[in-house]
Amino acid sequence: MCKNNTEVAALLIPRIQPFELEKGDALIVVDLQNDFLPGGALGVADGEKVLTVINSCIDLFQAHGLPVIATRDWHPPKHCSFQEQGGPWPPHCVADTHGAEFAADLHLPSDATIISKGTDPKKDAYSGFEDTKLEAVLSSLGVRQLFVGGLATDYCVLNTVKDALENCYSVYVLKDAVRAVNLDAEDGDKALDEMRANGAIVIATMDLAA
Ligand code: VGL
Ligand code: ZN
Repeated sequence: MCKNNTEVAALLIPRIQPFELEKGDALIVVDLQNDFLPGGALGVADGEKVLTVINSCIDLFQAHGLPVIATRDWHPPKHCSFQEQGGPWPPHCVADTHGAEFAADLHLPSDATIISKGTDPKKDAYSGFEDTKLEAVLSSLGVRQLFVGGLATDYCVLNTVKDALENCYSVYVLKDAVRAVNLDAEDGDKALDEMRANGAIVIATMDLAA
């Protein structure tokens, strides 16, 4: 358990815009996979619009020698989250299929760390921290502050951010680098509010100093 992240967020306010990236910062790219893009099995409206934004973040982190981590939804063929198994979603991101591949237009560096989640047939995992090596990877890299973008705001971004805050990371959500499923039209906005209430700071990528 972490100390009150809202307090932590208040302490971080001196780090005002533009944000100068520094050692201990890392970029987390959440689930930028074909199935979450328009035309995919679980396509997020305007999901493709985050690609250029995230690509420029990747370039920025690379230029500063800072780590880039990409999570991916990586389900077995009969995953419990699929409707045919009684779950809420159409089949999506089945491991080693086209739908599970990262978007072709996503420019992941060759040394990016890839974190697969949702691999247990009996268990869903929206958070990149759930049953993965993400926490171990971040601590071994000395990461303290996470900048997060990707899909979808109201599921995997939300849950990854909440777990990161629980694990005592400072978290900056890149609001122009996320899009929501919005089963209810307000879900994305509610998710951003929930992340803020938990101590995340919501910024725009243009707030990052070049
Ligand atoms: C996600 C629904 C189902 C996500 C994953 O990446 O946000 N959403 N599986
Ligand atoms: Zn999934």
